[in-house]
Amino acid sequence: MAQAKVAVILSGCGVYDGTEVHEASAILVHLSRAGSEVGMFAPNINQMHVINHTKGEPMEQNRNVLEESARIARGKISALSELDSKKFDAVIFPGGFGAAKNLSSFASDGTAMKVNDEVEKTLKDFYNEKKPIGLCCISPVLAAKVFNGCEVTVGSDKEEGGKWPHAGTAGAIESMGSKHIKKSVTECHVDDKNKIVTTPAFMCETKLHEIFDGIGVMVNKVLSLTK
Ligand SMILES: *[C@@H]1O[C@H](CO)[C@@H](O)[C@H](O)[C@H]1NC(C)=O
Ligand SMILES: CC(=O)N[C@H]1CO[C@H](CO)[C@@H](O)[C@@H]1O
Repeated sequence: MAQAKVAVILSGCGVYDGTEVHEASAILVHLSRAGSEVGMFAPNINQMHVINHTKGEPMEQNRNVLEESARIARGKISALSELDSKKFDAVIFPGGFGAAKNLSSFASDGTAMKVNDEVEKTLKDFYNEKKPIGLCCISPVLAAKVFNGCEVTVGSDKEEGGKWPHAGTAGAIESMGSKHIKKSVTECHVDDKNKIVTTPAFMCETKLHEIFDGIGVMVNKVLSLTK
């Protein structure tokens, strides 16, 4: 397979106000192993808020999504406004609350959520060019909103004794007119028609290596759809 070029879209740095760091790392490791070339991007906007991750409480600070995302990217990152989809074969969105707070307003508006203009344009550009879109954790709500009627997974729609603490998200996806498919954390769902590949990741309370493995299944499926 020719070396695939993949755009990875970040939303800050840290699970409660930005990108989930382990998910971003897992995506990058699996892309690296597959020999992909990666470009990282984030919107140049302020974060909705800054969370002190020791206790999960908001702090009186302003931080910029692009600057925070640059921590994960080790500085090699560009503003999302500069992303030219024609130069890439696929796009992947890790999760973390940043996707629900900065890339969209799902955290505050639920099913009435708005999607950041640059994020919406990015999704539609790749979609219109028939290139695969990978999302994990909470990020599938972006696809559910932008591509009404598509199929995504965030794991289970039932709590199951604490294993799926955010199970209500599945109902929100259905309310927005898309279809939720139940999957385990080590699986992904492939919406073949729309080339959308999703995996639950940290929507599931489980061992880190299972999340890592599920993300690997998603990444490899995205890459196989670039052929
Ligand atoms: C973050 O939270 C911890 C634990 O409550 C606290 O000790 C620390 O001062 C907080 N940091 C800031 C910058 O607010
Ligand atoms: C502070 C700020 O600009 N936050 C934004 C994070 O992103 C969401 C979705 O685009 C906006 O609604 C917030 O205003």
